[in-house]
Amino acid sequence: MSEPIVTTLDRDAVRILTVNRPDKLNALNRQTLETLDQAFAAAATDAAVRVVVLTGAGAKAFVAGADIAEMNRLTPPQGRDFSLLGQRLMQRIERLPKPVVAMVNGYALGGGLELAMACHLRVAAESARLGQPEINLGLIPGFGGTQRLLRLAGRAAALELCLLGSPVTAARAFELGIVNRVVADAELEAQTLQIAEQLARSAPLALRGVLDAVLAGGECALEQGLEFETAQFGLLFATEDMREGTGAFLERRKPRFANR
Ligand code: DAK
Repeated sequence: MSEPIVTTLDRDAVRILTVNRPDKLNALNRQTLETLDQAFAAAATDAAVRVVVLTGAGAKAFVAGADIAEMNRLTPPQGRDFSLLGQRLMQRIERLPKPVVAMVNGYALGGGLELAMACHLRVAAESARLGQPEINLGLIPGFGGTQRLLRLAGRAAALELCLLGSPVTAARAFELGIVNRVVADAELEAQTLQIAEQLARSAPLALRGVLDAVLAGGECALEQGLEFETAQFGLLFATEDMREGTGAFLERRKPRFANR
């Protein structure tokens, strides 16, 4: 039997999804996009999964972009479908009701960086290289790169990466605000899992509230964003987890959140 194109590994409440085309530097062809979309849909509805970690197989790449060989052969209707599929996947990840952490273990280029930027947090290995090289192919980013990079790191970073097309080091990506942490290559998995496990111990409904409020806030005026925050805040008073979190503080013990 052939290897799955996306592998799934559960470590307690942390689900690790790995794009598994290392011989093609985990480039995103249609099958990979579809399989990832299904994997994220499944993670969204599986109550046992509290956090998702996304990474690429092998030592070299997170994801080196959309599959150029496949793209080269697409007809316009197929190109449109490819685009829709990619956009749908990125939105599904961004709107997942639980945190998604990208573990960037090597090249994150083009669609690969766009995929990492759709995740909620990014931890990069020191040796990782990140970029939007589409300009070198006579293209522009097509899975939301211009828009997410702009929102994540501002206009200077978006223009630097998209206009020049040259990959940047993980350290530079950190300086630009594109990645949250840069860690030694040998530490990448342990440090990423440590963050994921911390998230897995947190109150899921409150995590979801943060994701919803921050994402919605990026798209609206401050006043509306504050209204949204207030509504989310109020809703959490209906949860057992809020009673548990505040109760545990008062009783000087660690909380145990039940996702209720
Ligand atoms: N696609 C397909 N195959 C790729 C690939 C890619 N993006 N990147 C690497 N590979 C394949 C190589 O062809 C090679 O395959 P074989 O020849 O062994 O069969 C294998 O992976 C190993 O790669 P290299 O031999 O090139 O490895 P090196 O260490 O020499 O170089 C590299 C590593 C990452 C510098 C180099 O592979 C590279 O420059 N790769 C391309 C990076 C790139 O340009 N990425 C951006 C792709 S464009 C759209 C929406 C979004 C997009 C497109 C359309 N729509 C709205 C329709 C997104 C576009 C992109 O992501």
